Amino acid sequence: QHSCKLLIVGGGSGGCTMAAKLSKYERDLIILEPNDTHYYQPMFTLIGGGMKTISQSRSSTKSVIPKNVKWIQDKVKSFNPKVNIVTTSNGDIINYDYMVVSIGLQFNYNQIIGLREALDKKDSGVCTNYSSQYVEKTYQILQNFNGGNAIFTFPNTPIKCAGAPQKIMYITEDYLRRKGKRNKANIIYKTSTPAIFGVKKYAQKLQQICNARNISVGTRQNLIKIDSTQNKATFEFLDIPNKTESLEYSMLHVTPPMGPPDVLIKSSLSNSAGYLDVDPYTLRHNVYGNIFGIGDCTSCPTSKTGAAVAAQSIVVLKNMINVMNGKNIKDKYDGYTSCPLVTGYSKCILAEFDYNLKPLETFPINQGNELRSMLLMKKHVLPFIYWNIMLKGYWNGPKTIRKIMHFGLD
Ligand code: FAD
Ligand code: UQ1
Repeated sequence: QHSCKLLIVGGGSGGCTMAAKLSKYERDLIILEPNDTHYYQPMFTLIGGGMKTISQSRSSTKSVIPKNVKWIQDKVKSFNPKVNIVTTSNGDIINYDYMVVSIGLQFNYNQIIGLREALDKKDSGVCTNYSSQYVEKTYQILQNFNGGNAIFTFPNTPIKCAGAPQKIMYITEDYLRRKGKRNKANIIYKTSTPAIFGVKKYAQKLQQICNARNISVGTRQNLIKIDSTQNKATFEFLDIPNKTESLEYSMLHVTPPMGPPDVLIKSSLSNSAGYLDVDPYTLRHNVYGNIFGIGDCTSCPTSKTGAAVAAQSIVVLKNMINVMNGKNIKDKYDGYTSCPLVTGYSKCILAEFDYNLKPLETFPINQGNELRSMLLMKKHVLPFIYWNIMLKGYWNGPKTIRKIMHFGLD
């Protein structure tokens, strides 16, 4: 039995950022997080390409939770928002006055037949950058590739970092070209979405890159089955009933289907799709006014990224402080999100946009072009910002930089 003024459920990017920010105003805080290792997930793309190692992407959970915040290493088992209580897997009961929910997304591997076995099989050619458990396998497969189909998939669900399924494809293409093996490979992108990217400006550029680099793009096609004994992947055509296609693969990079965690779906905190039901601008729960949400588990119709978490964090902080002081809330999140679309070992398109899918670029150069500077930023600057500024509570996204760079003109 525990009691606190402020409970943070989930100690990933959103939870740890909010713990750092809120602990500067409030002493009576508990954070509930089951894992003892914290990963900087955006680095997984670079690990898959052999540009970073897994140990560079992680740190102990203890080291990313502020000293004056109490960490309970456990999972929420049920939410009881009517009585301001959560129960945990170990049977504890935690009572709170205010709560932040930041439990991210869960991977639903079982929605693709044979996926889990294929990933667990050592020499299967099937990998995913999405999990710390499998990300190192990607680079092994890349190094051992010796011709055939290299297939990259995007599932039929919302996912985090919607660019990541294709970033590893461009890295693979570049790798094979540098090793003189490009002509032995067919590089194929299979996506459930109707276009290669959701924002027109960047989609046009990415499609051009695929054409120029001989990458075949199939839209509205969804991976449903993997036969890892015969190295075959089966896709359904989402707009053509009953039509499927099976392809042989040498390399298959899968983005697993994702969804809100089961504990949220079955709670009274979720909307009909299972996500935490918050106001997309204020990030306050639509039914329970003492609950806020941040990050991937929320119903915000933004592209789910760490960059979005950064921009949301200042809004959640200010609005929560006002609620705790009995004042009206006024701060609003504009849907800002960002996706560094790594297009090879030396270049990156830095997509940044808002709820209207309108580009909202930080730097006064056209970020729709492939730029070396943006890859250097992704590799060296963003990890520094994450560990040393964001998780310490001082990063609210690049809005201030953008304003300075544009001389106050927006
Ligand atoms: P998470 O950081 O995933 O944290 C959720 C936490 O909740 C976890 O620690 C988990 O253990 C905990 N939890 C789960 N269930 C429970 C429970 N029942 N009780 C208590 N705790 C629970 N973002 C970018 O901005 N730029 C990028 O370039 C980028 N690239 C990416 C590439 C890959 C391959 C991946 C996987 C992600 C990438 N992202 C990127 C996305 C970014 O990592 C996420 O959007 C971000 O981590 C979301 O933060 P979150 O707090 O919502 O979720
Ligand atoms: C960002 O703020 C952020 O959080 C630290 C990321 O990673 C998790 C990002 O990938 C990006 C692109 C941003 C946006 C930052 C700048 C400087 C454009």
